[in-house]
Amino acid sequence: MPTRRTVMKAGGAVLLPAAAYATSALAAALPNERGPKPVRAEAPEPFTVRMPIPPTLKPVARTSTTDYYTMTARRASAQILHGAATEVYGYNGQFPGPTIRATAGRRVVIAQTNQLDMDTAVHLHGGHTPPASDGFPLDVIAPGATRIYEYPNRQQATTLWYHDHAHHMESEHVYRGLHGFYLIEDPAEAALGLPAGEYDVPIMLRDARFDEDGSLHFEAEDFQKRTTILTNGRTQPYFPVAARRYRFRLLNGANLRSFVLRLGAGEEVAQIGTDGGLLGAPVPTREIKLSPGERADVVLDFTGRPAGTQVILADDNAGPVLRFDVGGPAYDASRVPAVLRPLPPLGEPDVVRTFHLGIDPQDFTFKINGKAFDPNRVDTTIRRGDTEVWEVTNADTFTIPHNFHLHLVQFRVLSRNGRPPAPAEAGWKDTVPLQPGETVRLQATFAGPAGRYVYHCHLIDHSSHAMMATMEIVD
Ligand SMILES: [Cu+2]
Repeated sequence: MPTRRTVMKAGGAVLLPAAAYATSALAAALPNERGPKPVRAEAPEPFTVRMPIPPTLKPVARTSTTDYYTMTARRASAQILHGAATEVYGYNGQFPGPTIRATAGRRVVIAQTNQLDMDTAVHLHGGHTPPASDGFPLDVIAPGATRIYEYPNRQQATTLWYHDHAHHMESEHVYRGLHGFYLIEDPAEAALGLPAGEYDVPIMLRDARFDEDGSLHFEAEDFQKRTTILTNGRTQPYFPVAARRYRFRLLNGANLRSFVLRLGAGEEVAQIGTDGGLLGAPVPTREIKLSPGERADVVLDFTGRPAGTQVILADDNAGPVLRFDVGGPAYDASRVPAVLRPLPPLGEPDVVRTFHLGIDPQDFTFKINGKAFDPNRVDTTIRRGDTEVWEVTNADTFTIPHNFHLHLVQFRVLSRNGRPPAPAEAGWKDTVPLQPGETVRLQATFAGPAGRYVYHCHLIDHSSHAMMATMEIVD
């Protein structure tokens, strides 16, 4: 690590030098054989590539209680741009990784093999996961090794995702492709009659920066140059839809970028779920905001649209990210009930704590409560079963956004800047955005297993460095 760090302000973004992150292991891992002078790689013309849907992974074995999977993190070649292939890191070589479809109450066991030449660790984001399987940053899979991850799935149906969490490495690893969907289904949700099967589509949005030869360019804090948006791994794809209802599970898989998504000419969509599962009732909205790591589950209704209609999903800053091309009508027995899954009443908290996220003016690193992440220090000790209120503030009042992700539990937002949360933020959450100066009060009950976990900013170029802390749940 360098002894001196500089911070440059560029158009509001804070840039830390990549050297701060370039451990020798990472430097050795970067591709250095580029061969003859490459053809210039360019994004395809907009809406000429079909949006792929990450394939659902098949279990290698099933018992009455458990689905068993194997997965391997390795280098792979992805055809993202025209003119050149892009080297990525992919679970099973796929970009994004394969989708796991789990059932609430049925255990999933994944044997994760690391075929990269650096440590990895797998975190199931939003999962109520035993500590040994949570991807604690020091619980790594050494190169060539395999680690068994066990997920009890004792939580309601929802959209989770899995991604790398290795100490100091996760921002580059996730950026290079170690991310995928993990969906939990349950009978109560299935009984609602929401669009299902081929009409239930996960969509991962993220950004990237490409070099002229098509390679992914990683520099920490490189927000402004990651200008290419990837939608399920492709640039501005189209997606053919029938004139009926669809459920789309939107995930922001970017390291730093937030999305503000709008459909067509500002049309209303029904948000039905958020990080931890279904909302109490559908929330009609014209914009979907997602900070890194957040999910939004929406139903879009193309019923009655003439064949040939094109509907664009666009981000306020990046522009169009996806085009829906409406074909013919299709039989549609799906519905969006007025009541989805009522939220339980909030209990009384046992403990109230405060957390400040901000840059340290002494050394220009992002910290929580003035401390840089130390995996060997316990920052917060929590009695198992307690209900706690955490008041979390983004103390960087000028330009730097953060967000806040708590492992192990789903929480509820009690207030944002002293006011009640917006309807879509009132559901179960594991990640909340924090604009400069904002304070969010959230409440969680730590009913899960005892053990050691982390909480952190999910702008993972921040957390990868220091904006992370540990909590230990004790009996
Ligand atoms: Cu941050």
